[in-house]
Amino acid sequence: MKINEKRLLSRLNALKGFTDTPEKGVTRFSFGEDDARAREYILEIAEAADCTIDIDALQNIRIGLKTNSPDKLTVMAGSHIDTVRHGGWLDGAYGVCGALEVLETLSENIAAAEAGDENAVPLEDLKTNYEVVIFAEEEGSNFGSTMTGSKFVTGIYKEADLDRLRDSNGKTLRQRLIDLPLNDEDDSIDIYSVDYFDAGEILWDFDNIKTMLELHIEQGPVLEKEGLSLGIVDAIYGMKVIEVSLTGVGNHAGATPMGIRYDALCTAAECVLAAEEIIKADDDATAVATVGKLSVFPNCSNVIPENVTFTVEVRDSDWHRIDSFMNAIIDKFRQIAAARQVKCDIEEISESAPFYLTKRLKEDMELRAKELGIPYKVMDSGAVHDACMIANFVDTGMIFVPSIGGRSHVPEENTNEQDIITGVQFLMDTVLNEMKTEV
Ligand code: HGY
Ligand code: MN
Ligand code: MN
Repeated sequence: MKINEKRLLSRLNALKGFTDTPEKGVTRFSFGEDDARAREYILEIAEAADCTIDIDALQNIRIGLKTNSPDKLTVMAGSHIDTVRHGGWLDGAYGVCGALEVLETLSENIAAAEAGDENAVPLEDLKTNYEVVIFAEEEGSNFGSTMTGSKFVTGIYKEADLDRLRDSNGKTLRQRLIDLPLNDEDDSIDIYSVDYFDAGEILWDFDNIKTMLELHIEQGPVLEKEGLSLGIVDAIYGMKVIEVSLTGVGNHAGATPMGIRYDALCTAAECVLAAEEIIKADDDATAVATVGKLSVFPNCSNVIPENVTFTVEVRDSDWHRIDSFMNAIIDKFRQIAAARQVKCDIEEISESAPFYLTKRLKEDMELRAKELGIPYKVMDSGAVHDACMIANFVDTGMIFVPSIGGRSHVPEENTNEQDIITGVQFLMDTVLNEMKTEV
């Protein structure tokens, strides 16, 4: 079954346009204006293809083939449409557009088979259902917790997390869901579920799902450096995220001698470099640590900072390494703050364990890449993905395509057109193979 390359590229380019920051990359947070426009765009495609649409109270979307039936298992593909601030046009959107392209190609095949076209894959060969899934709040841009939508459908997050997670204005996830714009009468299509949230209601029944596949850009330098076209993901890294709040004594920047300062920002600076040093000191260089978000209070040039709040995330393919690194970092922060007589409060924000994806799928995809003569590599993912949550319950595979310059989460994020097409056609072939056997 051949995908429609032009249609795929036009969808990707259309999604790129739904951004709060057209002057600098793609910024599309879940539950925001541009998220709504992107949802409407995708759901109108689904409706035009005569598909079923299900949106749960966390706003995860599932789009099904019209021939899907409750007595068949489902092969699922998808990703996310939310982005980081000033991010790229492919992170998440590529996997969603790829999964949508597979859906439309399958729909066209079904119509051709029903019309007696002998070139179509016979309907009796398609033993399973097919669904596209779009997870909400994968990036964690609103609430600081990655893979929030998939953590709810897998029961990792429950009702209490609705009131624990807060956005930068202090609004809880529950409040943000309640505040979603009700679907106006003149809306061509309902883009949000308005059911009152009940954590129990959105748990997926994984017994009905045979396979989950996520197509994604690599977001790193490996495939490009080695001149390869595909990555078959082995392990998805785990991660821990903490929020650190350092409180010193605000004071006049001019009238306060250096010897009697309790400067929260100087303390934070020492902590940030200490975190980097702890990770770099380890010669087994798989672990990474990042301080990506920091705020200063009162953030005035002539006031000694009273408070600094920042996040630290540690990632690795081994959970014990993540834990021991994060504990070492926390101990060091407490020492630095005590020596400077600055108060140090630390809160755990989120975590996800590393996961090795399904062996049978990795082997199947390796065989296919070899048969098709596509240069590939089995590799780990330093980025986390919703597939990692679903992999706890269902056979799960991930496919990577190269990132130009190895860059992602920036406006420069890009992948060349041929690689974009190769990845989606490979997803199509892998989905079709999964659909041809019932279990
Ligand atoms: O942070 C990540 O790894 C993913 O892009 N959310
Ligand atoms: Mn992503
Ligand atoms: Mn991302």
